[in-house]
Formats: sequence, structure tokens, C-alpha cells
Amino acid sequence: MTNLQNIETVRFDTPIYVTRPVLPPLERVTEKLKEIWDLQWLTNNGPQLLSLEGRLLETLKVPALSLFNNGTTALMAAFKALQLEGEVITTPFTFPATTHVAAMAGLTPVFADIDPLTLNLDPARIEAAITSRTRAILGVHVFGTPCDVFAIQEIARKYELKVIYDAAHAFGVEIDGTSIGSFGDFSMFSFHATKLFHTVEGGALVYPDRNYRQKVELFRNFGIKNEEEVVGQGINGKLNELQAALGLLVLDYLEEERRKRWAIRDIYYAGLGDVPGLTLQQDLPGARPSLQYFTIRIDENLYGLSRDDLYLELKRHNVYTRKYFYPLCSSYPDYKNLPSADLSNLPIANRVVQEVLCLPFFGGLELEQAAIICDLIRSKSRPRRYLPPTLANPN
Ligand code: T4K
Repeated sequence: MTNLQNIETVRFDTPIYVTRPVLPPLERVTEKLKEIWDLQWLTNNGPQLLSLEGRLLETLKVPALSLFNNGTTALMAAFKALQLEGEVITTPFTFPATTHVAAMAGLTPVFADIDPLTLNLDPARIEAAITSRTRAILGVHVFGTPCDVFAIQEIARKYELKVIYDAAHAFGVEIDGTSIGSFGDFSMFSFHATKLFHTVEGGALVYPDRNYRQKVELFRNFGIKNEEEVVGQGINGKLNELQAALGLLVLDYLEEERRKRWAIRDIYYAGLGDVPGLTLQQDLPGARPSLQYFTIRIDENLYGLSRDDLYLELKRHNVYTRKYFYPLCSSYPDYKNLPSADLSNLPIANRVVQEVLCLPFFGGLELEQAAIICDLIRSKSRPRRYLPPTLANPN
């Protein structure tokens, strides 16, 4: 813990954001750009893209993948390949892209509640939501914590459903040595600048069944099969050579970034682990963590301050945390009137979304800065004397 006389007066000179991208040395980027300039090949399946695809197959330990210009179009490609009609069971606690893509593919999202520990779809609630119109389960490995993939696999087998995972946060996650991308029919990874591994904007679709490749890549390129044939609908989902080249470089710095994030995590655990009312993000046994986010949950009654108030307080010190994923997808205008969006169907998600705060978490955050953030959070705590519910609130 840092020795700070008056923590209230601390204000970082420059803003501390929730994340910062890994940026390889500029000289190496320039060298890479020269390769691209020499070849005059800027996009459309160039050598940088093919090379990145090869490196990612190894890194992610998956049999097949296709690169995209962002994670959202990669997810769209999964739905296009599956051609489903009916309902898809999904989580309300996610980034808007997840629900939007399913709805824009013509499916009705059916929200199921989440597990209070993993913050991912609760398999029991998935099963309870199945109807004769259910065609798929769309899970999200929120903050890199794996869904209960084995239970979901069993439900999918029993009811003959497709499984699509939004693995936007789960780069490098493994369960007992098996890549997270090995589960389900499709997994989407996001390579946005805010992600541990990034290509500025970008993404990948992973599919254990290689037969999907043709459909997926046709969708990525307007449905064009060759110069003579356009065989289906598609969009421009291509990752360009400059982005692929940057991705190749970023891969070289990933292990270093992961080591730095481990150290920051250790500081957060040591500095915040015993603060009443705070629950720190935990790894699941056997799961290799993504180190994508570091989240805390705030129990206002025990900590003495709400999540929203802590968020505002930290801003005063120039610390910009994030309230991912507030508001719930089930509260958006397009979805709030769905029967499954009702508060009574989603009590845990509605509580969790008021409690989660993502702390600054990136390799460039100095350990001293992380320690000060812990001190700030500790200093805001105003534990109240516990009153049994009946005394605290006679009603
Ligand atoms: N599914 C899930 C579960 C997702 O979380 C996401 C994306 C997707 C699907 C869709 O994948 P993509 O189609 O995006 O590949 C950011 C990202 O834009 C978004 O990719 C990400 N999830 C989401 C969780 O975060 P914002 O609006 O919160 O980002 P922004 O611009 O506020 O950036 C956050 C902080 O990062 C900034 O305060 C500072 C830092 N930053 C950001 C950028 C862009 C930098 O230091 N440099 C930068 O270049 O959405």
C-alpha cells in the first residue's frame, strides 16, 4: 500500500483509462509497412492476412478461422452461415453487438438470466427458456470468464440447437488446455483496439467444422465466388493488410503484456481483497484467464457507496473506470417489450448491472498507479453497521 498523507487530494496528471492498446515500436511498424508498400497489395487476402491467419490458428489452438474487419461482422457471418429462423436464447449482460446481430439476422432474442458468479448465461435458465421455436443459444464469455460450455453443449445436444459464442473478451482462454474456440458451432473474437490482442479494428470467426469456411468467407466478400459468379448475399467484412500487419507485430508483445497485467492483478488482489462490500473478478478452476478486464462488484450496503458514486468519485481523481455492460440489452428500445426482457425474468442481471465496475487494466499502467487506485477505492469505503433486513427496513 502506498503511503499517502491525504489521498483525497490525489489527482493523476494524465487521465487513467480503463485500457490502452498494445503498440509495437514504431520502427517495426515502419518496416512492416515497407513490405506492404513494396508489394502494393493493400487488402483482399494478401500475404499479411494469410500470415496472421496462420499465426492465430497456432495461438488460439483452433482448426479453422476467418479474419474479419471487426468482431461484429464476424458474428454476422456465423448467423448467415447457419440460416436460422425462430428464437435464440441469449444473455442481456453484454455489449450491444451481441443482441443486435442476432436480431438483425431475423431471430427473436430470448433473454435468460445470468449466473451471479460467472455473470454468464445460467444453463438452468437456458433450459427453462426453450420453446418449440428455439433454434440456437448465443452465449458470451463475459470479461473472458468461460460460459459453462459443457452444460450448454449438453442442452444443445438434447434439444438439437446450434451454439454460437461471443468470445470477444476471451482471446487465449483455455479450459483444461482446450481452446475456448473449440466449443460450440462458432466463436467470435474481437480484435478491437481495446482488446488484449488487437488489429486496431478486427475480429475472427472460429469454427471447429472446417466445412463452414466457404459460406463464411463468401459472406465476408459480398457473396462473390469468382469473377463470373455471385452466389449469395454478403457484405464487405475484410481485414486489410495494414491491420493484419499490425496484428502480426502485436502478437510478438502479447506475452509481455500478459505478464504486466498479471502483476497489476496481483496489486488489485492485495489492495482490494479485504475491502468490505467488494467482490473481485475470480478465475474459474482449470480456466486460463484472458486478462482482458479486471472487474469489481460493489455491494452498496457493505461498501457504503454505490457503484455509480464510486465511478464518479474516481473521475475526480482522473481515473476513468467503465460500467460495462450498463444498460442491459434487455432495456434497449428494440428489446424492452419482449416478454423475456421483463425484470422478473432477469433479477440477477438487473442487480449485477448496477454493481460491476471495470478498473484500469493494461500493461502500461504502472504498479504504483494501480496501488494508488486501490488506496483511492479503499478510502471511499464507508462501511455501515450491518442491520438485519427487518430492522434496517421494517417493510
Ligand atoms: N461482443 C462483445 C461482448 C464486445 O465487448 C464487443 C466489443 C463486441 C461484441 C463487438 O466487437 P467489435 O465489433 O467492436 O470488434 C469498446 C469497443 O469499441 C468495443 O470493441 C468493445 N466490445 C467494448 C467493450 O469497448 P467503448 O465505446 O467502450 O470504447 P471507448 O472508445 O470508450 O474506449 C474505452 C477506453 O479505451 C477509452 O476510454 C480509452 C481507451 N482507448 C480506446 C481506443 C478506441 C484507447 O486508449 N485507445 C483507443 O484507440 O467500446
